[in-house]
Amino acid sequence: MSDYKRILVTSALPYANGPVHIGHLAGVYVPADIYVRYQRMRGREVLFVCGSDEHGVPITIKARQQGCTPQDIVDKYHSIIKKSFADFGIDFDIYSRTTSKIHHETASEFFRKLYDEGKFIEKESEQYYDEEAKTFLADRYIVGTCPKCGAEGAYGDQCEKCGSTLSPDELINPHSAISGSPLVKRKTKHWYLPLDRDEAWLRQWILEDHKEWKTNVYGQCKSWLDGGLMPRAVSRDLDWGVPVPVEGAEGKVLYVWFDAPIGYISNTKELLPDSWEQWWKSKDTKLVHFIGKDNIVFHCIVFPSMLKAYGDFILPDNVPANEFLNLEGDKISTSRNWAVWLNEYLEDFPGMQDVLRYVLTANAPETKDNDFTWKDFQTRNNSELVAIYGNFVNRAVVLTHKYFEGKVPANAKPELIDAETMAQILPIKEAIEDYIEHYKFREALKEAMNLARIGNKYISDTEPWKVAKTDLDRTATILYTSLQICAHLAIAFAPFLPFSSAKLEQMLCLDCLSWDVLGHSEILPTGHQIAPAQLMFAKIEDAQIEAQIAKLQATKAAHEAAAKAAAVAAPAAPKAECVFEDFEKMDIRTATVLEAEKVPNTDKLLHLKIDTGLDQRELVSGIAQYYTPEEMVGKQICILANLKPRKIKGIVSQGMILMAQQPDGKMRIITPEERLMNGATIG
Ligand code: B3M
Ligand code: ZN
Repeated sequence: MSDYKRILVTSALPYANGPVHIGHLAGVYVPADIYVRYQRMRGREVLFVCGSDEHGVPITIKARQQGCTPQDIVDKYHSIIKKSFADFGIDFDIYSRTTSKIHHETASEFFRKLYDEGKFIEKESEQYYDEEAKTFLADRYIVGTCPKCGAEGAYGDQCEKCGSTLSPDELINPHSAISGSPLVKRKTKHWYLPLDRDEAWLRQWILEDHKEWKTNVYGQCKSWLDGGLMPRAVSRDLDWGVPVPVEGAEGKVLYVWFDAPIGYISNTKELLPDSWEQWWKSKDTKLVHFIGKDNIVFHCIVFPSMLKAYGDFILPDNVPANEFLNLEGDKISTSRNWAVWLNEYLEDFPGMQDVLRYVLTANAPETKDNDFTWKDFQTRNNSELVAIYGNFVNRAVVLTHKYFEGKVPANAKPELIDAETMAQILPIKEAIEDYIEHYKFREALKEAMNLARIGNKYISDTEPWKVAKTDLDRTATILYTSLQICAHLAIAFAPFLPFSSAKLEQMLCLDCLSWDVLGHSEILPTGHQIAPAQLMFAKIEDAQIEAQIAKLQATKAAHEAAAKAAAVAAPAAPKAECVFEDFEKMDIRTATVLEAEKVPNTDKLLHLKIDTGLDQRELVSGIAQYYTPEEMVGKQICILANLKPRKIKGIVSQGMILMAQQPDGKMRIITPEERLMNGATIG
């Protein structure tokens, strides 16, 4: 780790608008935690900082949907998320939140300093406004028909149905999601970070000085930089967030992506009010941001230019972003509930945190998107953790109790210790180190598992349970060697599977071991008493996996049904604006049905004779599926009387009955609340 004295590790602040799922864990929190645990075991000074990201439009939308305040939403999810992380052993030094007072102060001060020093551009622009709700509309609050796939209810920034990125202008019939009213544009002032001015140093810093960054990260940065940077607005018209601390900025807050990364700083400050600057401003601190791929631009370009504009902050040494994890072949989606939620996982697999940590690391989307399947989860548990690691440890510990009263036996025949076996440990240690330092956690874990394989093979090949019948000294040597390997496994796996390592240390009666003893031939001295065997990993039965798959299938079915119902229940998109004169042209009146009969050879049409107060006339109406002729006779209805007559099925239809029609086609006639004279005008 070259010249650094301390390492500051941050992991993306999850949005507090839902619980965390396996995708979050695999992409960000497990790798960050492995890295931190490893560095701590090496005796390095590390700080691991995280917290909830509690601002932004999605939280306000959720609050509106649930009829509560944004604060209620973030309070609820902050505690659920915090608990999930603790349950899975994600060992933060602090997990705080961006609604904290210290964060509001820190973010506000950050903005104010940049503002005072003229680091922002002030610009007026036209933004969509909802005149009924009297509010500017974030793109998420604008809905309409997707121009790409035709789905209703697409958002102004994205269609959830087909995944297209959109802008509000592209939507067909765009309207406000809050009031349903059509959009108007209004002028509003915002502050912009002129990223274009930072292009030169960013190019040098990333493209030249950090060629070692992961190719997915480097590649994304390069394409942003090659495309040319533009000034980015750092404020929004919204009433949830950190208020813009400038006169005349009422009703405006800092853009969530401006305040959230400052959260890393505020949380450090909260934990270490007196020494936080050492972590953020000292050149011998190595700063590493663990994030998902959708956050790359903010951590590699926007936040660094904020830090640089402020002055005296260090910049990240690395930003090891992961790609995405899919679930059973489909993109994980909170809105479709297509996810394995951590809180639910623990209800179904209590105490099995490490199994998930193992599978997610073995399958981590480090270089490309990857798929989580329950079948693979079962296989990795049963044929790797149980059959190799657990099986080996169990045999070594049980046999030690059987033949040597649970005491590490003497290495009676040192010449018989399998030197070749022990010699494999040191290169494994070095490989794990190298991989972790380079953020290759899958490979590092593979090496740890190789060590378990070596142990398992050793005990299978040497068969101490057979040897014991004839040569107890030789048995002693085999178990002595096996127990040393067990101790090595406790250490090597500790960054990855902390709960299992703790269990194994308990079994071996060892206190937290430091990384440096890895590769020593004797960790457990002869005569050292060990505890009885405990089960390290339990087999996962087919029925448990089938239950999980069935649960997902039920989710899919429920979502599809809900989507169908929503499509039916959603009102049709609003029509374009009209003027009063348009309306005035229409002669709408009350009338009464005198006679009614089906139009021969049709399913849908009724032929009616009506009294309009002015005259008696005939018309044809497509209501036969909803009303029988008998039901219609005598009914008072409303008609558009001056519609140009049309010939339908040979009958001249003079006018049109006003009907209310649902999107599913169901129709009802519009009728006055009480019977009126025929010919009463409507308007
Ligand atoms: N809340 C976005 C996300 O979860 C976000 C990260 C903020 S890190 C400063 O994708
Ligand atoms: Zn679409």
